[in-house]
Amino acid sequence: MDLFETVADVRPSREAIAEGAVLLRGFARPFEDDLIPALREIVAQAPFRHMTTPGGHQMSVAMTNCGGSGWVTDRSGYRYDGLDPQSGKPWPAMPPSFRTLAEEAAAEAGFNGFAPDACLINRYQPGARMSLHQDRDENDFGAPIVSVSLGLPAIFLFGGLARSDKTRRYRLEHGDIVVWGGPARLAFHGVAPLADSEHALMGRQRINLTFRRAR
Ligand code: MD3
Ligand code: FE
Repeated sequence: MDLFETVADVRPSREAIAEGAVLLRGFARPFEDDLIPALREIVAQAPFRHMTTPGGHQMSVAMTNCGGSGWVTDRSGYRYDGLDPQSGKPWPAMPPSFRTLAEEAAAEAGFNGFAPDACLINRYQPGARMSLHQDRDENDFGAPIVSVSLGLPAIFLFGGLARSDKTRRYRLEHGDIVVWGGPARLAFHGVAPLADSEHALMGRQRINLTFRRAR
C-alpha cells in the first residue's frame, strides 16, 4: 500500500458470502452525496411508517418505497403495490442515482442487465430488528436483490434455504452493498437489534435500500 494512503483506505473490496452472494464493502460511498438528498425527498413524499404484519404485529423497522412498485404489508398479507396505501398516490419515482448504483453493483457481482422496479427503504432506529425470513413476494427469483446499507452498522444474519439452518453473522457498515442472487436468493436472513450510536452523516439510525425486480 502507498505510504500516503494509509490513513483512510476507502477502496471498495469484494467478498463472496455464499454462492450467488457478493459483499461489496464501501461500494456506495462515492454515491452518498447523491443518495442522501434523494432519500430526503422520497421521505418527504412518502414518510416512513411502521407497517402491520398479517399476524397483527407492528414492525419495529419503519418502511417506505420508491419506484413503480412498493412492498407493503397489512392484515390482509404481503404484496407489491404501485400505490402508497397511506396517500393513495404512486410511490415516488426511483431517483437516477439509486438506479445507477443498483445496476452497477449488480453488474460488479455478475448480474448484467438488472432492472429494478422497486426499492424498499428500511429505517432502523436503536432496538429495531428484522426476524429471520425469506424474500418470496417477487415475481422472478432469477433477478438478484441488491441491498445498500447507510448509517449505523448492523449485524446481518445469513442462513440457508431452511429456517433451521445455522446462520452466519456479518457486520454491514455505511456504504456496504450486498448482491443476493442465484442459490442465495431464497436464503433465510435477518438483522439483529440495532445498537445505539451516532453516525456522522446519518445520525442515530440505519437505512437499508433493497432494490428488487418485483413485477
Ligand atoms: C438475502 N432487509 O428488506 S438487507 C428486507 O438490512 C431485508 O434491512 C434487511 O431483509 C435489512 O427484506 C437485509 C440484505 C438482504 C436483502 C434481501 C435478501 C439479504 C437477502 C434476499 C435474499 C437473501
Ligand atoms: Fe429480506
